[in-house]
Amino acid sequence: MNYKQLNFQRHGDDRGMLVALEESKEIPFLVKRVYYMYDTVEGCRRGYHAHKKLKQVLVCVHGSCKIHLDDGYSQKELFLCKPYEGLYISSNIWREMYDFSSDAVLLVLASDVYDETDYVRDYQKFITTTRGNKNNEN
Ligand code: T46
Repeated sequence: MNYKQLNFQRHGDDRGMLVALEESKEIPFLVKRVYYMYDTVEGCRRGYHAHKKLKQVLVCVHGSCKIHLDDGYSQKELFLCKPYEGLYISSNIWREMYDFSSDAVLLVLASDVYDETDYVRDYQKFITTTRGNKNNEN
């Protein structure tokens, strides 16, 4: 599955910690958009979609949350709880975010601007398209 757990360099001194993220360095694409979610309602599960082209890096800069990934063949659950760890998610991966702690702030760096036409929100359609594409490659 085309995802990667990233460990960012921490610049710490007696004042505290700092993490710097630069496009094409720590972030493996050019960053066109940044957004974040916070005050997520307890028990809420978000996402439920894949992206046709968009690549993203998720960083839980405060608190914690879990991420469910699915590439149409296998599934993975990841726990984000450190402000110096990122999760790179390539295109064509179904994602759901859940188990947000009440103080969670999930920061997302994205390779493109917001575009609703890039979303695949129907799971069956996602599975059919993903498996179809794979079969066509063989
Ligand atoms: C993703 C996961 C990790 C905007 O107007 N601009 C934006 O850039 C975004 C991301 C959202 N919105 C609006 C669209 C909706 O009315 O904000 C509302 C909530 O967005 P959405 O329901 O898509 O949020 P999530 O948490 O389901 O998904 C988001 C991203 O949309 C998605 O790309 O991969 O976070």
